[in-house]
Amino acid sequence: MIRASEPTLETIRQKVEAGERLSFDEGLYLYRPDVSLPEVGELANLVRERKNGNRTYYNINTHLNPTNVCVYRCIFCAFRSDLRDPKGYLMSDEQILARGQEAVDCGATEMHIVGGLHHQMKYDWYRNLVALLHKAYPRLHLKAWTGVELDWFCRQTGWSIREVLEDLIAAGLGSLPGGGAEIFHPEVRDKICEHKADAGRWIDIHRTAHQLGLRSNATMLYGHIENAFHRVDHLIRLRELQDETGGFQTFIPLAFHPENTGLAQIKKPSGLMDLRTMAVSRLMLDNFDHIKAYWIMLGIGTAQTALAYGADDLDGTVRHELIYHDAGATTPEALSVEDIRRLIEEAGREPVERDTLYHRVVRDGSHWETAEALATG
Ligand code: V47
Repeated sequence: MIRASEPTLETIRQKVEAGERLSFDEGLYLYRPDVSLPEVGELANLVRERKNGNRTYYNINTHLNPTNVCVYRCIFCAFRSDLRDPKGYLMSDEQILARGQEAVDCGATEMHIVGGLHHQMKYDWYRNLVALLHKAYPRLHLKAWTGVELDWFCRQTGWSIREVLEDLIAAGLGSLPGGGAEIFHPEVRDKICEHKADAGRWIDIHRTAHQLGLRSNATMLYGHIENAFHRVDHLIRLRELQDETGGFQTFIPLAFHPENTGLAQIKKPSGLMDLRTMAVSRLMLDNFDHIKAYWIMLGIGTAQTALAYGADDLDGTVRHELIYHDAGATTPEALSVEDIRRLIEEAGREPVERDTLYHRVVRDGSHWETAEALATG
């Protein structure tokens, strides 16, 4: 017998249609394998189209992972290296600048910068890297350093979050990527990355960034040792911060890739789990404008399908990605603009090039402007 308070797809549908917020229990219900995935997807699609119409965003971007040497040993990470491991590397200023030049030559609007926490490199190295790139390529938006890296900079310098962020903004930081969130709940976080910034700290860092006028993204790493309770808890913590600040732009659910990690015995999440997580994220995060299907980790077919399960963004052309490819991702290293637009059109959506802050981009080859800038002359 169904108790009066127990969620059903029908009661959830009524709430979604009325634009009402879903509860923790409703989030858990949507994750039940016996709850029809196509119907959950249809509800997520309703929200997606209400917020973004038929548009699907992409950008022309590149990744920079300036070192893989890291003091932390997160068990889900295949990218990190010890200092003396032959795999360990640290990029020189010349190599970093060459990447900036390559990005600008390709017409990229954004460079996504994250890496390891190298025990021999001080905060100044991380800061100078931003300053170097910003000075040489001022139009390239630098989306750099996760909450975990920023926490490390605070520990190194003894500065507050605000002081570190203000210093990085002065150097040319444009926004924060969503990494390092993993799973917030301590039952899981303490097992997969016990030493690094905890949930409260990650949230505080993003709150401070938003207060300083920086926009940021948020992620969730799923498909390892967590369960639906931990995932819904994660989404609700993000929703609460977004209610407070409105500073998040995009949420990116990240499917765990087990190869070469300390959790290699775990099977990677199925396509159905990927689609359900996309849809539940869209439904629970009612105050986020965008949900990203990161094609690099989902694979191209699932990312295209996700455009009918709540996602409205495919990320970008993505050059030089290492974190997923080290963990066994078999997707290409980059997509051309033609490829990405074709994938979106095949899914029946309208491709829209955006910059990092979701301004529409108008371009002629590698030369670009935002539509806003063109309209105001
Ligand atoms: O925090 C690491 C994840 C994140 C693995 O902001 C793994 O636009 C799966 O945050 N399997 C970094 N995931 C990447 C990231 C990101 C990606 C795309 C766009 C944006 C954005 C941010 O990658 C880490 C961790 O959660 N990760 N190892 C792995 N084996």
